[in-house]
Amino acid sequence: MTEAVLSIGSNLGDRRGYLTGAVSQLGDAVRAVSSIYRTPPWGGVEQDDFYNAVVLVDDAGVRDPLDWLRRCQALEQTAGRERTVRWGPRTLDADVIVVGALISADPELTLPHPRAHERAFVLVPWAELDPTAVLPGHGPIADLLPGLDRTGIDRIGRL
Ligand code: A4P
Ligand code: MG
Repeated sequence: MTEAVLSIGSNLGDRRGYLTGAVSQLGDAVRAVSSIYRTPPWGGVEQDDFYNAVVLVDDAGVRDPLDWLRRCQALEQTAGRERTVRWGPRTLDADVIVVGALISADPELTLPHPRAHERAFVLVPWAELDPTAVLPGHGPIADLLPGLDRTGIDRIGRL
């Protein structure tokens, strides 16, 4: 429960700056950060490309998986995110992809993230950090990736 995988994405304003800010706000919990990838918007809303990255975190102070959701929400608040269009443009989207091997259908914190298995913008950076990772309930990410559309996903450098 202390270990988690977080996905961060930005497609408004200083995209790289918002990702860097999120990682520094996570502080000592950060174990590894993927490269930044430029990714086409997922979800059918016409908007700019995202910058996406995945962060592996671990914090012995986490007592409840919801703590990771609250931390993600705090990152979004720091970035000044306003909720308008679902799947629309945002300064920062921070999602909890997995917390350990937990599986949960709780709508407040669904684990794994309910759309992670179909999102190359999550699995490509995660595979860079941990090629043997497994998405609970879906299997190894190395087996999921070949079935996903990776068109337009470009590694553009480090944070
Ligand atoms: N929630 C439940 N489970 C989780 C979880 N595992 N992680 C709940 C985070 N939140 C979770 O999220 C809506 C509700 O989901 C929250 O109340 C939370 O308790 P939100 O952040 O308020 O709204 P949202 O982000 O606008 O909607 P949603 O459905 O979470 O969107 P996604 O799935 O986060 O997608 N395209 C590219 N290329 N890159 C991106 O990063 N991101 C999105 C956002 C769309 N398209 C993208 C990208
Ligand atoms: Mg979200």
